[in-house]
Amino acid sequence: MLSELEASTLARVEKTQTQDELEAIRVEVLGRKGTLAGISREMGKLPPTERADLGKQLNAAKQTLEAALEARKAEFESVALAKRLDGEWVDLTIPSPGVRLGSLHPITQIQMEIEDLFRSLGFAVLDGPEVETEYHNFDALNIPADHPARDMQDTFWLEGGNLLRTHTSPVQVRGMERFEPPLRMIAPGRVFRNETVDASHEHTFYQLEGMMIDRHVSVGNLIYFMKTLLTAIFHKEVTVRLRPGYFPFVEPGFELDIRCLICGGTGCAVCKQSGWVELLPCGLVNPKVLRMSGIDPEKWNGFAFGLGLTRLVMMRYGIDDIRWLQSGDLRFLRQF
Ligand code: FA5
Repeated sequence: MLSELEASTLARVEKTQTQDELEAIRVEVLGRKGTLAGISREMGKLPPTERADLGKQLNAAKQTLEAALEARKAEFESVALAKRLDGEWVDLTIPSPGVRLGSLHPITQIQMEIEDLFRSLGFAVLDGPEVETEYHNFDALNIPADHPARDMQDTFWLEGGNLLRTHTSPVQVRGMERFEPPLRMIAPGRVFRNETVDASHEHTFYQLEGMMIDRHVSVGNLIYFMKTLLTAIFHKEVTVRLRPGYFPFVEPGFELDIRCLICGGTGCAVCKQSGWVELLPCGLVNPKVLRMSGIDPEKWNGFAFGLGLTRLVMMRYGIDDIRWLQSGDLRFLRQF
């Protein structure tokens, strides 16, 4: 009778489809109130010799059935695991969507182009501090404390008499102090003015200073370099005008304006309806400035210019408001 129970239970185990069915069989046959437990209870009524015999058979049957249930359970678990892993499968061979690369800011791009151009013309690229001394920003450029030209550049003063440089011209002075003539240098960098911000004025903007000191430098040399610069940047003829300009550190001094490329010269917010954009003040270096920096003006002379780099970038790309450039707006920056 026990062997029949064992055989039929094994057959039922074999046929189970779910873990629940399996569990039901376990409870029915092997549970505390199950069939085997019932037989075990009945055993007490048997004579001792038969009891021992049946006891052994009972244990053997119990072990066989437990092993069969365990094996079937393991089968169910491995099927369930395979199913779960199938659902969680990740295709590692799908190409990634790619890393979104940044790009250089348009001001940096044009700055680098101009640096390459001037390096090819024998100019060194110098750097200077953004926090300047009053002497380098003004006095050494022939703008003493009581000079009205100081009013042209409203300044952020710092403690201790230093200031945020209002232009890149102090790097001219630092270049002359450091190097012997003949010298050719440019100095790109960030400058600061206490300005009311509008479509063409920022309080923080970029300039690119240039200076050449040699023997017999003329206005003709100056104009040649300015034209070379503009042709290289715009890759086309641009209309310029040269008019007298006053800067205490050059004599004669000029303003080189460019026909506004935003409106084509008809007038807009960038050119303040004038059709022209101030871009490139320049001139021959004032002998007083040379002397203050230890260069003998009887032997040497030169030209200097102070390109409005931020405005140049606006003209090159047709940017109609200077505030875009420092907005940090990625929709704007991704175009470059
Ligand atoms: C100067 O800063 C002189 N240091 C330039 C110079 C150098 C003259 C060497 C002679 C010899 P200015 O203040 O005009 O000059 O500024 C130069 C250029 O910077 C301007 O033509 C303009 O293009 C740009 N600029 C001036 N102010 C601003 C501003 N607030 N925002 C953006 N660009 C400006």
